[in-house]
Amino acid sequence: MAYSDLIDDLLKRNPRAAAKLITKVENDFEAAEQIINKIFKYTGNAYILGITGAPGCGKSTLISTLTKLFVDNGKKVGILAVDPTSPLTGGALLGDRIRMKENFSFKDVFIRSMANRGQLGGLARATEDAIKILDAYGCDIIIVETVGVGQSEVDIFKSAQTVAVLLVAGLGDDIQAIKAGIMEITDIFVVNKMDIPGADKKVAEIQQMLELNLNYKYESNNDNEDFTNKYKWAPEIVKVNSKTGENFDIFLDLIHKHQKFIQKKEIFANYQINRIRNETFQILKHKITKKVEGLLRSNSEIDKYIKLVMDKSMDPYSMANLIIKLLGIE
Ligand SMILES: Nc1nc2c(ncn2[C@@H]2O[C@H](COP(=O)(O)OP(=O)(O)O)[C@@H](O)[C@H]2O)c(=O)[nH]1
Ligand SMILES: [Mg+2]
Repeated sequence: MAYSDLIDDLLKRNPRAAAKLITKVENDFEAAEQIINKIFKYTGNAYILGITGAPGCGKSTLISTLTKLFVDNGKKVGILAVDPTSPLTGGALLGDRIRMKENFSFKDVFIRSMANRGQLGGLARATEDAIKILDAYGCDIIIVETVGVGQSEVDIFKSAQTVAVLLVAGLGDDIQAIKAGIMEITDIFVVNKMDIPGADKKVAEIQQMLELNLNYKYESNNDNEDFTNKYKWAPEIVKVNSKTGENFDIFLDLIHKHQKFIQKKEIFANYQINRIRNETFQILKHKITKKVEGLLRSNSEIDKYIKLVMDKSMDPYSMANLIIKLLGIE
């Protein structure tokens, strides 16, 4: 059966199999469909942590320090870098890789960048599949690093159980630079580089922003008022030095606190529902787009509509409505 050898190896915790399967789901939508179909039942054990922030704010350094703490606690960690500023050939990621390689063994830490190439069916879909592969591979914790500026990154973070945003004093507009959708789903604000002046001012700025904008995670995406009042997470703020590890004990406590919060039955169900809705949406976007493209390219009915639009007997919106009828998804 296709991919069954690779999947067997994946379940035996072979990192090469994990790497190969991630490449497959990135580049081949049909392969992704078959692979996820086989491994889905082995997923659901990993804790998924999203880390975002502007380039240079210290995400990779923070992840490296955090990973060391997790590994010291006997955890197996997977890291997915979804960062267009770090292409495979670029200096930044290469630097990350060398740092990571020096610090960790392949047995404990799997690091991978989601490349810009490929990603048939979207970055969010490919990343969600890569998360599942690392979950089945046996990672206890999967850390996803992004720069937080695109819609696909907001979508990616719908898979994360805990989302941390990094900000740095002196970077000025970094709060604005990160997409608003991500700020709304942020659980922990981390002011990194606490060793440089202005860190406390940054903490105060975030506090102020939170007081002005009480659009918290479980309020914004739930219509059930009882639910949201009962289970509200007020975002936490911590300042750290990722180079020295200062305050990482506090940061880890906050991560564990949020982990406990989200694992409450009702909240976890809510997280799962949102995640399933989002991932299915990513898959459907690709499938329906492909169908529509095929239809528009060659279909006698469509050719008739095109002539009608050319004659001005029909407008493009009416044509689109007829196509939706043709697809049977009205
Ligand atoms: N002073 C100081 N520098 C830091 C700290 N964290 C990271 N850096 C430095 O900031 C630069 C960018 O870090 P990097 O992790 O590559 O940022 P990324 O682009 O967000 O992944 C590097 O030179 C790091 O050494 C910190 O807590 N304090
Ligand atoms: Mg980085």
